[in-house]
Amino acid sequence: MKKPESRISVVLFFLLFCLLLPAEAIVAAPSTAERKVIIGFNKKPGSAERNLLRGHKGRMRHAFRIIHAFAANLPEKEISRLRADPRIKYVVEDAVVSAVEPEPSEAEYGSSWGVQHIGCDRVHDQGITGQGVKIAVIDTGIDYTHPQLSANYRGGYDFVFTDNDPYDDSWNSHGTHVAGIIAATADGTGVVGGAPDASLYAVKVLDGAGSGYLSWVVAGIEWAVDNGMDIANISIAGPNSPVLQDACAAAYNAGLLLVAAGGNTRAGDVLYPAAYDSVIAVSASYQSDLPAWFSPMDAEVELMAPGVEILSTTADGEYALLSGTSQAAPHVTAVAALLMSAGQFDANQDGLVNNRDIRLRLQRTAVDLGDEGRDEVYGFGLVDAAAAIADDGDVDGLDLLSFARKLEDGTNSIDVANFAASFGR
Ligand SMILES: [Ca+2]
Ligand SMILES: [Ca+2]
Ligand SMILES: [Ca+2]
Ligand SMILES: [Ca+2]
Repeated sequence: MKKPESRISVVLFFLLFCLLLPAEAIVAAPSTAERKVIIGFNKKPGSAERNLLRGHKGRMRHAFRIIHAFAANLPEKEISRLRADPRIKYVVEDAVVSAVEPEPSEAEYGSSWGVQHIGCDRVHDQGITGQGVKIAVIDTGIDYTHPQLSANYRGGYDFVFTDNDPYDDSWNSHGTHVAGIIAATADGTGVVGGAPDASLYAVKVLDGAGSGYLSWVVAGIEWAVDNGMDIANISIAGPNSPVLQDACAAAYNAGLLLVAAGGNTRAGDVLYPAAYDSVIAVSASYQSDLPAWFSPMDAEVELMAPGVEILSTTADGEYALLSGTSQAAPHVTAVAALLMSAGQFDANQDGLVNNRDIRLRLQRTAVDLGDEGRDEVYGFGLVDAAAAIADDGDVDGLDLLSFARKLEDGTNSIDVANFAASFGR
């Protein structure tokens, strides 16, 4: 499996360095063949040492600068002879090393700061990883060959080229980046998604330039419903349209949870589809929890999530930092997937267990920031995976006073009547 190049070279260098330390290392001598060795000298080697190597029929491969050593090919029988020379500190085998596969660790979560910041790592520690949850990434497609995504990729459709291959051909790997935030595998390398065992479906509705027709987006939402998706992540923003509004409402009523980027409107309005009541509008924050400079400021903001300098997957097995509400929405999508995989319950007490319950749990467990209660910057607040998982539906145990404050300005899009019913139970 391919790893980030920089990481491999760091690991290789470290191992190589360790191998050089024991001067006693013995090179086995089963044959007369040439061996790859590293020859250490007692002082900085120069032309005399190069001549010494040549005298032993050695062939230079690399003269190191940070250590007094050559990497060279040397006939087997010359190794012990060379070792006898007083200028030689050691001759060790240039062993083949491989990148260490680290355990899922701080390093992986450290790369994915957003996932860690909202407590997904603590949820993963409980064995809750989004397994079995179907997520449609309605976007530019997914580079499903990326080693961090291939295991979780389950298929999809391309509405741009109308075929079954929704490969991401976009210039900035938009959909591939979103997919990694949701479900890059927790394998100790690269990055890790918020729901690292969720099932990814690529629904390509944007072309390589990141643009698409409204009809493609609507067809993508329809595909998500028809194919039994649990969540649709829509990191797409555009103008209001009754067509899109109707499609989102129908999908939401069919049980699909819709999570969308609020739009990078720089303190402007939330765009569509995020602004519809049927869709969760997500705004973006820095690691400091301050709102990103490009975030919207609007009563339609529903949740805040990390969205600045997010490292995630891009084409050809690579990674890149991207910022935007497009990066914030998939954090919320991932947390919703964690809730779905952990087992659902009737949070709003309407007798049904569905997408509305997940939405309410995301809202009432979000960390209230900025002005008290729901506000135009943070919505209900910063999404909190650990708190959302801890919400087990025990109304008595919930901080309902706090949530009532979040509802104060009356712009919430949840069913207040049902909430009041549960409050008065
Ligand atoms: Ca990983
Ligand atoms: Ca909305
Ligand atoms: Ca319910
Ligand atoms: Ca607030």
